[in-house]
Amino acid sequence: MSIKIIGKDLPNMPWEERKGPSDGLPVWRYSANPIIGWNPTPSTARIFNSAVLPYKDGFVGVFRADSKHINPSLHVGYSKDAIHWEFEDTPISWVDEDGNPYNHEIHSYDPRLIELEGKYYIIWCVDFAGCPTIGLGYTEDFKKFVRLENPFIPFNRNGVLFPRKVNDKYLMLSRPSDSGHTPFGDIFLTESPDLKYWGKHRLVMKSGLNWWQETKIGAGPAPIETDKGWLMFYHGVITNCNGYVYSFGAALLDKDEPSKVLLRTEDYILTPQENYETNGFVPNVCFPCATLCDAKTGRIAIYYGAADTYTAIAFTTIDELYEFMLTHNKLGKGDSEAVK
Ligand code: BMA
Repeated sequence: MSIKIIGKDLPNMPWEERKGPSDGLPVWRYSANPIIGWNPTPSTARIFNSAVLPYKDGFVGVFRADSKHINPSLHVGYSKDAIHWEFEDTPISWVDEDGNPYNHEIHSYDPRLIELEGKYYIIWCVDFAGCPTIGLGYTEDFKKFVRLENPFIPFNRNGVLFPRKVNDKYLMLSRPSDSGHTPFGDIFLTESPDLKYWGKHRLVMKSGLNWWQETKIGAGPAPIETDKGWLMFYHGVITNCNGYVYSFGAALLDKDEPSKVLLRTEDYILTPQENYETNGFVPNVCFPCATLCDAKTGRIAIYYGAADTYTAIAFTTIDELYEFMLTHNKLGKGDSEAVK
């Protein structure tokens, strides 16, 4: 029953053991949550749904910041301990592949940050002809940011790149959407030989398995490679009388054919419960966009946006999570097949 993270050791990642009795779920919250509160920089009101990575002798992040006129944009931040962050007040400026300025978009949100073949790729939701789709770009130094072609036409959100090629192809998870608050959504996988041309689409998982993930689901952080397959955290949404509630769960995807689901948590592993999750700009949202992991100990820190207002951390270990996934596994129709 043992499972191993395939990746680097990260002994300086944030970590805290579970305090108090278990609530029956494999994930526990950092006791000093939230780590980022209101008005984090002069021009921004809220930082949430953001992505972090180890960088040099500390950490770097690409953060979704909503300005004081409520416009979402991407900002760089640095930290020594991945808990206390310093942010740039000015949003990222992009150039195209020829070096010309490329800042067409009005809205930029929900970034994922992935180290792939020595570059740092950013995948986020962006305007394309005024409609939401997935944006893709990279940086090598967090100073110059290069925009690549948009992988998909609208409408799409929650694009997540795998951290390495699988069968010599780049892989991207995404969730086709509408132009607004999208009352539906399933997770798909698409491949590319060159990060420019995307195709060979496969369904990964559908919403509707049970109520916490009834309305829509979307991939969260970059999948984590293990010797048993790819660990994917994902958000699931229920619509109740007061609106949407965003929880998150976990799935294990086949190592060589990641559109096949091996395990999927029947229960959520984290749901809005604490004050900073249930109260804020959009109450009842827990939205994971990044993890930090230590391969040696199996520790995982999950970075999630809380109530579209705060950034928070939850912890688990690969062993505890895997055991929960084995004992609380429920697959949906078609999950374990390659559905075209
Ligand atoms: C989604 C995205 C997320 C947000 C969520 C809840 O559509 O816009 O950025 O956290 O709604 O408001």
